[in-house]
Amino acid sequence: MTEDHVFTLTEAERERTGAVADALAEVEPRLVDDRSWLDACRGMSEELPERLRRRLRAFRHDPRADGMLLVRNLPSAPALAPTPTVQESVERAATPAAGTIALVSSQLGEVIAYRDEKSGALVQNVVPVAGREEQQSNAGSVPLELHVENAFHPYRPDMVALLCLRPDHDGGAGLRVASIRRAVALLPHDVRKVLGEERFRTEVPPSFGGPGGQAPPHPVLYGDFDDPDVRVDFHATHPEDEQAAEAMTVLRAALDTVTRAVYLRPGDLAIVDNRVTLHGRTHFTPRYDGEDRWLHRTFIHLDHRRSRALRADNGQVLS
Ligand SMILES: O=C(O)CCC(=O)C(=O)O
Ligand SMILES: [Fe+2]
Repeated sequence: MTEDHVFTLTEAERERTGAVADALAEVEPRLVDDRSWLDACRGMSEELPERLRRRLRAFRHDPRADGMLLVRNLPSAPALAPTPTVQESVERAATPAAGTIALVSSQLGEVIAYRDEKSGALVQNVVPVAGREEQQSNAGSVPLELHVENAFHPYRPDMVALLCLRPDHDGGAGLRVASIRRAVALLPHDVRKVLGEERFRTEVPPSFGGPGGQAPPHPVLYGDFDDPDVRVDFHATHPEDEQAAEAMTVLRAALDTVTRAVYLRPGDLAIVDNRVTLHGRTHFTPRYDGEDRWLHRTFIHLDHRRSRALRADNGQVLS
């Protein structure tokens, strides 16, 4: 596979990005979830290096075969706070790192969150949590199944951004990404047909009103037959019948064939197009010593207006 999913900032571009993020960190009230701070962030995102802005614009137009863009050599903090250890951890303070992911995300589209997930914070922490090792969530450390983010949700993110602040101790935690644009050619015609029918249901997590919550049946592939969007979570999506189950098995094998593992380093930002690309994570061994793996995460919508009815006061949080 080619490496055209990687974009590396030059040293000058890294410095410029750092200067913008540092200036944004000074904007009162220095809180990510504050409307005026985010307004400033949106405006200042225009000051990011031009080559980066062009690449983000091109990615938004067409996420290419991989459906992911890995931006490398973003500024990273020389002296970083200890990795948070608690569940549902979020970054409310407008640190330079929070500013960096918010700036890039704002160039792509609208940074959004869900009231029922991580208390609606726009910049969230992805960190391992003691006692949750086995959980299929970003607090776990066993292999995390390939998934579309919030696959159950009609207004799931269009893009997910993950910025590495600190890698895991052994450098073995790999972000796995698998694009349906690469996998679809490996699927027999009849399998694609079954995957395109409303024969699958995705569990609604308890925080969003599940498991009692009604999950309507949906197709796994939709849109163009040869270049479809994908909606599946291999932990939470269940086939309704035997043929649908077989189709999911074939899909999974095809996705495994095209999966890439990305070992994020500090200053690496992975942007995943959540319409065409699934993500997951390999296992790793946390130590809970303040030096564990730490990512910031944002969700991005490309069309803010579409979710207006779910957003109070035309804010960023969907409920
Ligand atoms: O830990 C990772 O690399 C990805 C976790 C994940 O799926 C997420 O935070 O949405
Ligand atoms: Fe995820």
